Amino acid sequence: MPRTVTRSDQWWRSAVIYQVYVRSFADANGDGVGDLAGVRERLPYLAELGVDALWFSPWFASPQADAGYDVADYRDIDPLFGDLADAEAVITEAHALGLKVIIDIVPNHVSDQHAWFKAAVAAGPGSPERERFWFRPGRGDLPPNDWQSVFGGPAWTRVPDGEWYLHLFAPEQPDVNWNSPDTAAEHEDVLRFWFDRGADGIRIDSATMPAKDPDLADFDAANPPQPHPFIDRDAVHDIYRAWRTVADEYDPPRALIGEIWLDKPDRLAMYLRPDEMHTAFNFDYLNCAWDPKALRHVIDATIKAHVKVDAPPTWVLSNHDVTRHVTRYGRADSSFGHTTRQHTTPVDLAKGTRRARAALMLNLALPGSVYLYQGEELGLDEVDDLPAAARQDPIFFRTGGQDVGRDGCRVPLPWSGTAPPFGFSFSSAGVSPWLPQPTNWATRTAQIQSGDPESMLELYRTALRLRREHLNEAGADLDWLPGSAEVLNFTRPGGFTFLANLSDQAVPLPNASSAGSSAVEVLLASGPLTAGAVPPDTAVWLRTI
Ligand code: TEU
Repeated sequence: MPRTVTRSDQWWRSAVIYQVYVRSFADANGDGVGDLAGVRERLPYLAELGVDALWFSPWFASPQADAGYDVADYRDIDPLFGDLADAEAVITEAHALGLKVIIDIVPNHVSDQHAWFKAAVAAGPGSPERERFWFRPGRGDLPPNDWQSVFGGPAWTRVPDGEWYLHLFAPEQPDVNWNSPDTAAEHEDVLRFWFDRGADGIRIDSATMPAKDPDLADFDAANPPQPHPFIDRDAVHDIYRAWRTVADEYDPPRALIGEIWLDKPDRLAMYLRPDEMHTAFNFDYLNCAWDPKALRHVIDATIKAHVKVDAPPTWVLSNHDVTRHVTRYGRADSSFGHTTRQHTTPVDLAKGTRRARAALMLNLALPGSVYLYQGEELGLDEVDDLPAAARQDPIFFRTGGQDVGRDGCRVPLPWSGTAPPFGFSFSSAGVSPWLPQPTNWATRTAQIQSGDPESMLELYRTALRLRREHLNEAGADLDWLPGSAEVLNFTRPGGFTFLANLSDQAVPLPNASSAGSSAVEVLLASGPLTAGAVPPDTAVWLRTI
């Protein structure tokens, strides 16, 4: 009989999860691309940072047409990163340091070099092999319908025998047909492969997209069909219910985390029903401007939608797909435009950094779990000025450079030293990282920040330690305090108070009498406080006694 699930099995309810983007994390073998040996070397840094879990972007065998999100073999590691033994060692060593491990599973598509797709192309029209994908005849010389790829251009590519196949991303990423029973069986087996090797959970890539309108009706952007032909269709939930059954076969149960880009909190919550995923990224929060009313609205809407399904709210500001938030928050329009990356408007990095410090303290004070993207703890900014010749993201190429793409947030980390590769590549002689690092990152290395109490890195370390000590209450309780609409001010259980000043005037620091308690202690401030006041773009954590 299965044992009862305990609160500690539900680590994902309050975990701080750090995204390791392997190709840009640490390069042990000196080829300019990060690898698993590099990760192993730097695991103690992650444990010392104070996070609870690591999410690894895809490390599977892949031609790397989309940085590993084009998977050729889910049961093997790409030689660029190492081998299966390295992945097993990462899992074991992370566990020994108290870190959970989440791997990245891509259900929507595979690589065009995956054995299934190669077999489908070879087998020809009408074959069962083609049933695992979306092959169709064209309309004359035109694709079967008007769907556009998320990366730009048509979502269809023609094979030599004249049929077309669907790819909602790059042509090297053919979409899998989830109506084929082979698909579900294969993926469930892949899940077991990694759960058996100790993976504590999975991040599910592009999780709203695997179910398609079987009629493949035109999208007709002027008059879009309802429901959407490939986003958030009801049938997609069947996939995750089956995956939840697999996850629950394990002790402790494995966690399912959805990459769900939906601006409808109630639709998102449907993925978090008790028999589906455990948790999902909060992209409404990521998209939100540094604006007190908008933030408060998103926070409340998030909590409300999640409480209904007893799922933890989550908070995220950066990942490998979006403009780094130090840069976003330094722009006049600090929201993230999901489909157009405008990299030309002026950036005030000092302001962006001040806001990012306050935002970290907000994320960590909110109920639920938090995702961090590698490098945000170093205060890294978006590298906006990468030369076109260095860019690698298919978005850049498929939009003819209209959208510069995501390379600017993927630049390899600066660890130490005064010049590129900044310790990213362990043997630096003659090594060029796969994307060039800005020379001014000499001031942002982990080495130079370590021990500097004013650094971003030490803010992350201290805040993560204090969160464990003072914010370990489970549940979604958060009480807003009355006051200025430009100040985010709430309490959490256990005498914890958060205040962030998003106005352009200093506001008074709460004291014992305003807080109705006998004493107020400042646990942490995101920047210097001035004479009993909290300056603009500054956050404080307080404990009332
Ligand atoms: O992203 C899904 C997705 O929809 C985003 O790609 C987003 O639309 C895009 O980055 C534009 O901002 C996931 C992965 O996170 C991304 O890296 C992959 O490229 C994509 O899936 C395809 O696997």
